[in-house]
Amino acid sequence: SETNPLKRAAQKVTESVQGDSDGPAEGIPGKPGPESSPVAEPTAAREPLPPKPDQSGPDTLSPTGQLTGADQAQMAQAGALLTDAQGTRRYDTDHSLKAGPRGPVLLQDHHLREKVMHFDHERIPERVVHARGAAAHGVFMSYGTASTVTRAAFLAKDVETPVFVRFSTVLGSRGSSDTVRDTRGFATKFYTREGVFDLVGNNMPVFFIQDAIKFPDVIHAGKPHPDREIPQAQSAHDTFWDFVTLHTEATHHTLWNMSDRGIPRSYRTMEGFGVHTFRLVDAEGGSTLVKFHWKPKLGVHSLVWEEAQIINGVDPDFHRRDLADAIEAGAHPQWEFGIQTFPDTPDQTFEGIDLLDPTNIVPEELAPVQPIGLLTLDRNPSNYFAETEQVAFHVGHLVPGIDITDDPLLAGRLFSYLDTQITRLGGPNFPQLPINRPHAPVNDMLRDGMHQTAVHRGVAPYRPNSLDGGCPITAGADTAAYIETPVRVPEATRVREAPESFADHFSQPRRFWLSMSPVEREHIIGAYTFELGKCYEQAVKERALRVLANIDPVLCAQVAEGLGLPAPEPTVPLAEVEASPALSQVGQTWPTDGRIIGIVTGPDGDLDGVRAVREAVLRADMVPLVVASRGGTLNGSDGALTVQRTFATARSVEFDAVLLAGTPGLDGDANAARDAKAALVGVRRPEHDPRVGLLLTEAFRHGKAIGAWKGAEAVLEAAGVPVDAPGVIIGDSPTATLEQLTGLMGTHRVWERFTTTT
Ligand code: HDE
Repeated sequence: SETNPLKRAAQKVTESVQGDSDGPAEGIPGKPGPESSPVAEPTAAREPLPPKPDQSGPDTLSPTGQLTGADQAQMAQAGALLTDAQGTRRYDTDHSLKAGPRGPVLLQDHHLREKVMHFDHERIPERVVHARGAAAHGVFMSYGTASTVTRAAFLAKDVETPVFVRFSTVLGSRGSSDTVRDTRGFATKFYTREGVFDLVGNNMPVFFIQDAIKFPDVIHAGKPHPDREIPQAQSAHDTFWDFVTLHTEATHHTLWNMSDRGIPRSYRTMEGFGVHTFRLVDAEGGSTLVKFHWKPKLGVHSLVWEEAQIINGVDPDFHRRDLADAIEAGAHPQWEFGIQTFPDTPDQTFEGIDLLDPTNIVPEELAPVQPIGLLTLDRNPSNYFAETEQVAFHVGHLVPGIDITDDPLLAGRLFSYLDTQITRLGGPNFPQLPINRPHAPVNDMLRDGMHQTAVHRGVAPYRPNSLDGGCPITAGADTAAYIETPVRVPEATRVREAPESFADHFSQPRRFWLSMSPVEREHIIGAYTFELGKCYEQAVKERALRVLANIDPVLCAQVAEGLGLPAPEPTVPLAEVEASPALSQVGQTWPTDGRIIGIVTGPDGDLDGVRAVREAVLRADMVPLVVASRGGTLNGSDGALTVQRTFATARSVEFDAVLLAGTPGLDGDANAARDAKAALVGVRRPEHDPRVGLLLTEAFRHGKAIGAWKGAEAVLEAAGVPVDAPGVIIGDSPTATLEQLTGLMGTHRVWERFTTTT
C-alpha cells in the first residue's frame, strides 16, 4: 500500500467515508494511526454516545421561536470525523505544515492558523465580582400562595418553571478557592412563560453600602491590593477594613461576613436573600412590598474556620464538587421560596425599619417568611463555559407582577448588570446565547450588533409600520404586558444626599450579635481577631475596635484582647433591640440527606460490619466513604469492599462524621503477629498511623460526631480523643453505632465541644 504518510492518511479518510456521503462515518475500526505516531490510535473512532439525560442542553427557544435542540447536537462532537470550523474534514491536526519534517513551519498552514486563532480567544473577561461560581439546572414549583399578592403567572398554583441557579463567591478570581470567608452569590434565572425573571441575590440579607455609587469603592477595597495583587479572595487585609470602618453603614454586612454565614458548609446549606425590598403587584394593580428568601431544606450549616482553611488547600473546589456530586447522586438540593410582606405605604417603612435601606433586615419574628414555592436543583450543566460562565443575570429582568422600589442600591444595579455583559460577553446579543434565551417567544425589534445569530425576517423593525403587516403590536394589561406600577414620586429638590433614616448603622448589627448563641459569638470574635490580626495598619485596627464598641462591649473587649490593644468606649449609646432567634443556626434539627460519613478500617477490621453500615448509610440517603490504609479492595467474608479513600488521601474536612470500624478481638500474641504481618506489606493499623490520629483530632476539634464500635477504642485512645466526650459514641454493634451517630448529625455539630466565654 501507499508509503507516503500524507497520502496514506488521505486514503484512510477516503475509505472510511465511502458510502457515507451525507453523514459521519460509522467508524474506522482497526485502522492504524498515522505513520508518525509512535503508537496505534488508542481507540477506534466511533460515533459518540448520545448525551446522558443530564447532559442535554437547556430546552430553549431561539429568538425566532424555534427549538434549539438541533443546534445543541451540532455543538457537541457530532460525528466520527474531525472537521475544521468550516466543516472541511481534516486528516491530521497534530502536525503543522512544514518544509520537510525538520524544516520551518509554513505560513500557508491555514489549519494551524484557525486552530490557534480560536484557542487564543477562548477566554472571556471574568466577572468583575462573583467571578468564581458553580451552577445547576432545576425546576421551581409554585404553591400558588403568592397569587393573592402578585399576578406573576409563574407564581400561580402548581406552575412549574425551569430555572438555572448560579452560586458564587464575590471577591476571588475564577480560579480561587471555594471556602474563603466571603459573601456568596445566589442568582436564579426563572425561564417563565411571561419572560425571564432573574432574582440576583446573596446568602446574606444585607449589603455593605446603601448607594450604588459606592460600589466601585467597596470592591476596590475588597479586591487584592493593586500593587502586589494580594491577598486573593480575602477580606483579611488593610484596604477592606479601612473601607468598612470609614463607611460604617458596612458594619452590619461585615458582621454577617465574620459570622459562620461567611463560610458555608455547602451551597446546599445556604439561605438566599433578594436583599432589596421589591414590589409585588396583583391583577387589580394593588401592590405589596416584599423581601425574598430562600430557605434550604437541609438547614443553614457552616464550616468552622480551621476546616475552611484546610479545605482551601486540600480541595479548593469543595463547594463546586459538593453541588455537582449531590445532584449526580440524586440528592437534589431543595430550597423553599418565601416572602415577607409589608403594606406598600408612602413612607415604605415597617415597624420603624426603613425598607429602602439595604443594610436593614426585618426580623422574621415581626414579619414571618411565608412559603410560596419549592426550588429543586436536579441537573448539572454539561458545559461549564457555555452555561455557568455565559449566563447573564440582570436585576432588570422582571416579569409582570414583580416590580422594583426606590432602594438607591437597586437603582444602580439596574444599570450595571446590562452594562457589564457588553464587556464580558462581547456585545448586546448575549440574550441569544442558549443559556440566556427566554422560554417565552421573543418578538423584539432589536437588530444586528456583534454576534448576532438570529436571521430576522421582514423589512420594518419599527412600529407602527405598514409594511410588515403592522406587527408587532403592543400588549396591554389583559395580554400580560409588563406595566410599571404608577407609584407617586415625591416632589423634591434634587440632591446628592442620603435620607436621615439611613444614618443608624449600629442597632441592626447589635440585634444580630444578640441573636447569636455563645458558640456563634465565639466564632465571630475569632473571625474579627483573625482578619484584623492580618492588617498591618495600627490605625485601621483601632478604628475597627471603635466600630465594634458600638455593637457590643464584650465583642469589642475580646477582639481587643486578641489584638493586644485597649478596648475603646462606645461613641453612640448601645441600641435597645430584641434578639431575633431566627438568625441563629444553632438549636434545630435537620435532615441528614447527602451528608458524608468516613468509615475508617484497619487491615483486619470488621469488614462485615463495614459493609452493613455502608449499606445503612446509603439507605439513609447519605454518602459512605470507606477509608483504609491502602487503595484497592478489602476482602471480607462477603466479597470485596472498595476503598474510596486511603490514609494518605483522606482528610477529616471531607466528612461530616467519622465511624471507626471495630476489630474482632485478638489476644496479645495474635495482635503482635498481625502487626508484624501488616508492617511487612507496608500497611499500618489505624491506631499506629499518625494520619488517622490527625483525622480524629481534627474531627473532634471541629465538633463532628465520632462513632466507634467494639474493638476500635484503641484508635481513639491513640489519637488522644476522650471516649467519654460529648458526641463520641462507643456502640455495641456497627448499625447501632451508626444510628446514634446519625442522631447527632441532625444538629449539624456537637456544639457542646466548643468552648465559649460570652
Ligand atoms: Fe452585584 N454585580 N452589584 N450584587 N451581583 C454582579 O454582574 C453590582 C449587589 C450579585 O452569578 C456583576 O454579571 C452593583 C447586591 C450576584 O452571574 C455586576 C452593585 C447583590 C452576582 C454587579 C451590586 C448582588 C452579581 C458582575 C451595587 C445581592 C453574580 C458580573 C449597586 C442582592 C451573578 C455580572 C452571577 C454580579 C454589579 C450589589 C448580587 C458588575 C453595581 C446588593 C449574585 O454587574
